[in-house]
Amino acid sequence: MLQFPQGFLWGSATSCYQIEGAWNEDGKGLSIWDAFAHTPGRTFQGHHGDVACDHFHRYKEDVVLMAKMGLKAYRFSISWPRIQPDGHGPVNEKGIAFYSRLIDELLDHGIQPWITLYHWDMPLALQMQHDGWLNPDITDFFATYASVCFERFGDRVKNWITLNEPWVVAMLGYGQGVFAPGRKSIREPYLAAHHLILAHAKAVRLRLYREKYQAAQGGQIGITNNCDWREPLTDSLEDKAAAQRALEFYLGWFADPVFLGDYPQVMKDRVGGRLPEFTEDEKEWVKGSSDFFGLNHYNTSYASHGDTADGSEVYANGGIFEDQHVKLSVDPAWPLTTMNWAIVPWGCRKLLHWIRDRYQDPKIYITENGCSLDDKVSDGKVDDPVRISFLEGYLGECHKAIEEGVDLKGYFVWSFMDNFEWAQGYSKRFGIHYIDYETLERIPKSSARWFARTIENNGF
Ligand code: PNW
Repeated sequence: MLQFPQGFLWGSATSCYQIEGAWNEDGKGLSIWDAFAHTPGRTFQGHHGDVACDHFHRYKEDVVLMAKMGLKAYRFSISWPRIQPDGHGPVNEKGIAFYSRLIDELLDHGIQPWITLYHWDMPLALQMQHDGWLNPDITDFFATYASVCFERFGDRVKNWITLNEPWVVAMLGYGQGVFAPGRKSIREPYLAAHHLILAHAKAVRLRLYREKYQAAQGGQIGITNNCDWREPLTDSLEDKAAAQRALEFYLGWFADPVFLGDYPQVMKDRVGGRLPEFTEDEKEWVKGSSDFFGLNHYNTSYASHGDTADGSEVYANGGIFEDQHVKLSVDPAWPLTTMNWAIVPWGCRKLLHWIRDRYQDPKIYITENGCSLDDKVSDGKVDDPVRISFLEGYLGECHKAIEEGVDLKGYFVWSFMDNFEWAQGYSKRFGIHYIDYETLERIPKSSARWFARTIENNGF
């Protein structure tokens, strides 16, 4: 048995659109995901989060399950349009009341709430009227929404994450267009990313969390970025440089400004005029705007020097992949999850070291890690040796990293329950299923709910 340090935080995570349902109840406004999922062809068989796990109505029983599992911390996100239906202006008191009840329920069960303020569900009104993350004004709208949350929940909530995975928002939402708002561009990801970073920093800095609430409420605030590990395919200098470049384009893009004060030089050199610039003033307040390093980690690939002439699929999307000139590949021996993500535990440890070295030994929380598998429920139980070895592998590497001096403070497994997996919907093939194998009680129940809903909604 591995011993983790005293006080190491064990948690699980979800996000509002993926579990809440109640998409049009109690005064909630629409989000871009409500609209996107209802747009034909955008999600697997038209799946949507209208009901999802019905957490909005069933949060009490969900919290009981969390307590039974022994969770110490629960990371969830707040739906911006539930708090401000139009993304700005009047606050919806019923939305506040829902999260207030959830927070109280968690605290009553001894579970620390960790709140993410933005997990991809931009208020539709801000998208339609203001162009979402492409408009610099969004940074002030976001900071104002954040301040409403600090004000109303900060007496009880001590752990805040401004944004979940801005890389996904920029790349999948504005680059490849596979996630809401479904835009395809080689320029927009850089612009959206710029405003995401400024929005995060404004919520933390400008008159807001740090100045107004932190001292009185005694909390911490940070940003969560996602990153895969990139291992050089060979020992050649070229491949090593390609792997490093890939990591700087992935994680450095968002973490460098926040921890070091500006974009990576390699991005400036390669992206040129499409990469916005921070003013000196902005650099000042963006730098140091995260009290901890939030990391979501799922996948590993080999990286080698790319050659645009080789016609590899890496270049099929244009934009950022071409800007990097990195070719990705996997070892066919690596096991894959049903999302085709490679199970490579050592990649996690190497990434933790990379973060420690580049960002001067920050306090790190893994705010997501987990695997999607084709779980088979039999006799009310799931026999899932692959998930067990996944968790043993990744936690083992986390433990090693801690022994080697990485300041890893906590681990949140994704996900607390079966949920709506964005463009992949509730498909059996892709859905993320987290199984707590100590409290198997959860399994038949959530699976039954999930299957019932899938069948009911989709006729299969
Ligand atoms: C994360 N990628 O999404 C999200 O935070 C969760 O909401 C989601 O359910 C989970 O991981 C599993 O997908 C990601 O393309 C989506 O690299 C895509 C990528 C990474 C993370």
